[in-house]
Amino acid sequence: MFKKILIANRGEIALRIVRTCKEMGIKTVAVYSTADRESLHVRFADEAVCIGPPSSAQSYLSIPKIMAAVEITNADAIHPGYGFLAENADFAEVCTEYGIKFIGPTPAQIRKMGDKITAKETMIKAGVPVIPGSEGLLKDVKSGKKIAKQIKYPVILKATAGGGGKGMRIVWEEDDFEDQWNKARMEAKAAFGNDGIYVEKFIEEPRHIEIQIAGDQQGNVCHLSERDCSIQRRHQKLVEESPSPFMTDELRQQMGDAAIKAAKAIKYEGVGTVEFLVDKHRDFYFMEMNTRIQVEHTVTEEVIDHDLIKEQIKIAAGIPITGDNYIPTMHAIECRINAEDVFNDFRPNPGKINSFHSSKGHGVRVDTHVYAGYTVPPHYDSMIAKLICRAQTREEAITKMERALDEFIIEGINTTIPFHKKLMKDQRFRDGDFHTGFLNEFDMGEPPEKE
Ligand code: MV4
Repeated sequence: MFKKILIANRGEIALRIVRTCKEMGIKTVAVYSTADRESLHVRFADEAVCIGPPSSAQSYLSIPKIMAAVEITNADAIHPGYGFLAENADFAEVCTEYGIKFIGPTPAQIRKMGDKITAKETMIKAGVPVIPGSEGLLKDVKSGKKIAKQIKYPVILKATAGGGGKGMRIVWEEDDFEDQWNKARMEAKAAFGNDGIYVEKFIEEPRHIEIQIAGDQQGNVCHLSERDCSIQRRHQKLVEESPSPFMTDELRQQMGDAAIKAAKAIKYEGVGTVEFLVDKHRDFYFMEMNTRIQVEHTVTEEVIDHDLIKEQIKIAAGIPITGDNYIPTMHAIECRINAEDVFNDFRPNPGKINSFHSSKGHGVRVDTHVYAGYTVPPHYDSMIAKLICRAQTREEAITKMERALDEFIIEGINTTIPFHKKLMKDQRFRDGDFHTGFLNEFDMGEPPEKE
């Protein structure tokens, strides 16, 4: 087992990793930018190294700074968390060259899923259902239009280097194809330095349901059930839950099998997530694979009662997984608490937290690196806490969440708490009747009167 793990991340996930390491008897090294000196991940790690100024490029994204911190602290493994360098194959490769274990998949596995066309071709070969569309890159407008006509409008243009919704364009009719094609190429070139585009049938009003999987170095793969992540706004997830209210035992069996096939096709090692779009007929299609731990892993931890960070570390150390699939026995919902003004287009709202009282009680979990007196820096993601409620049924989990949201007090900055309170009361949400477009029609209304 590893003796000392350097955590190449910040915030709640860095603290989350520190906690599991402590429980496993592994020493921890935190790295931090000058904007994060007062964060709890720095306080609770055994050692902490300042790696630069606030800008991510000069701190959490700087491979030389992180490797220097590894060198001076003698860590033998790196946990990348999510975001930053978590899906950077070059970083994973540098770790290997230094003789440091990267806690995650191999550089080759990361690359296979990072390029979306390569990922899709790999899935087709593995027999995993994919969205009908072009086989590989589009050569020109003419061949693109030909395929669009075959699969019928509406279609969607996607960048092979994209993911997470960046560089996508919907085309409703042939007359718009050329215009959208030009825009998609220009956007992709600017955003990723790669203007490779492919086309797919546009699935209307889909649900986003993802399957958590774990694979070990011995070639075993199991699935850990699903999460429904359809409640998102501009590709930012706000609420996740497990099980999905749309799931059936049969569908879970099929999607679980498909996710395992996907992971086995690339001999995946580590925990990962296979994302699917699910249409109203419960037909499902592979969308992307995330080769990292995700923000919402906590939802799965609650319903299957397992520590996924511990699983990651054990897999990286060469310990085999049990190989059993897990199905939820409880229901869990997660609300992301972001420092944002929900009455002002969810604008980021960093600043000083004057008072902070976390929800508590049976079935309530809060993962956060913040506290009263802490200042949320403006340089990073606005998520400051995750509130997870677990109960026997979905109805009870929602009721518990309403109670927990009422107890959560954060003063000094605006947060997404008012949004979540409103969502929990929404009849369509309560009925489980939603898809990825749900929040486009959701009206926050006016802010409550200040007393
Ligand atoms: C789609 C789609 C409909 N049809 N592909 C968005 C993120 C990226 N991973 C792919 N995405 C989508 N791809 C086809 N062929 C709709 C989306 C999509 C979406 C997917 C998941 C969660 C939220 C979404 C919001 C808008 C669009």
